[in-house]
Amino acid sequence: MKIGVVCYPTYGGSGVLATELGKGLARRGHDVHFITYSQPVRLNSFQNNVYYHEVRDADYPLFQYPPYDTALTSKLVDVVKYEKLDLLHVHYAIPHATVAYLAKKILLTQGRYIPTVTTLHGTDITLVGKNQAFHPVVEFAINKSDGVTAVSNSLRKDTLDQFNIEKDIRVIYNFIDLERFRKANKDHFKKAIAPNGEKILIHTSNFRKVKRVEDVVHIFKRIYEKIPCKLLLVGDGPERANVERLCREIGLCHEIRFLGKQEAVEELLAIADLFLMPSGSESFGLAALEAMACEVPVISSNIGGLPEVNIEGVTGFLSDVGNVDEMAANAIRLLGNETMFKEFKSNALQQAEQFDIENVLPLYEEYYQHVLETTVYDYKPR
Ligand code: GMT
Repeated sequence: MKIGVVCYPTYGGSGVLATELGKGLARRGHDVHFITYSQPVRLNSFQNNVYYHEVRDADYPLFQYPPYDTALTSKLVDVVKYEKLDLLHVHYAIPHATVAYLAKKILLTQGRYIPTVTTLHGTDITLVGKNQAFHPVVEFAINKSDGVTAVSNSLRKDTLDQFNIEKDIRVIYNFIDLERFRKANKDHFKKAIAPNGEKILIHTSNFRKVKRVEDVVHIFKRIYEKIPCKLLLVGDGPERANVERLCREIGLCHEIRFLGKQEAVEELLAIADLFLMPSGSESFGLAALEAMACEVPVISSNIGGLPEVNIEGVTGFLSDVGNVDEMAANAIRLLGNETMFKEFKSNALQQAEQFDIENVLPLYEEYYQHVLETTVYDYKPR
């Protein structure tokens, strides 16, 4: 199959997932064309069957906001036509589902129908999408997609609750490459971070408000008062300055390392003991899954799709959003009980194995096939 993939090329979960999905499909013999405004971060080496088409904005002094949507639409029309794509898969509804619809309509006037699949990732529904500035457009574009998937049952439910959706939404979970994310012996590295055998806590995110990184620091402070430990903060984003200020206020800067954006997250997860994810909204929690694959139990909030990934009392513990006291108490309980801790580590890996990319790729292939077979082709220009 010849598949066009549209996504955000940045470090966010949706872009990472879209890129890994495309690469996985290419390994299975499909031709995969990425169409984005810059090279996706995980598209960092040559791979057979993978193509990249850069979208370039028109630079004109009249534009306060360069019309990216228009440039992307034109690029899609071009790539679909000249690369003879069979299907377009767009990740994150805003603006990609709308752009795909417009490209489809333009191609239709030229006697060409391109089926489109939209994958909903989370904030495109739960935060941004429900904002009145976007709501009617997002609802329309989802209904005009030939196929719609969501990354968890929770996100599917949120979408149906918040929009008037006439389409079936297929749940296809986030996935993990177990070859890459696995426990590895990095003792020398662990010693450098925690020379006296301190426990290592870790949080990775894009430091947006929704991630509640300040809660991570509050949880850490409570744990630190009972158990010797260090905190690794991986990633960067708008909340970073606030979080740094908080670390200074509570006087724990020497125990907390800000590592910024990191390519090889798996090497950091390999030395971690506990992953903290106190998010205020989380459709799935790909970062938690990555930790679990490295045998790291998770202390998280119980919001959104997190209970579908992190199993209460099995792979970690879940608490109400903002309940940092309970999250810290659970972490202390777990880190202080060697038998329970060992069991949770092994459970975390077992749970991660359920989301093996090798099991999920065929689900997308099967879904694409279903969309191609059930799409009602209509060549009449309207
Ligand atoms: O987590 C983020 O803020 C990034 C965001 C994105 O769309 O780039 O991630 C969302 O998609 C991921 C992949 O499907 C999910 O695992 C994340 O849970 C989801 N984030 C939120 O819902 C906040």
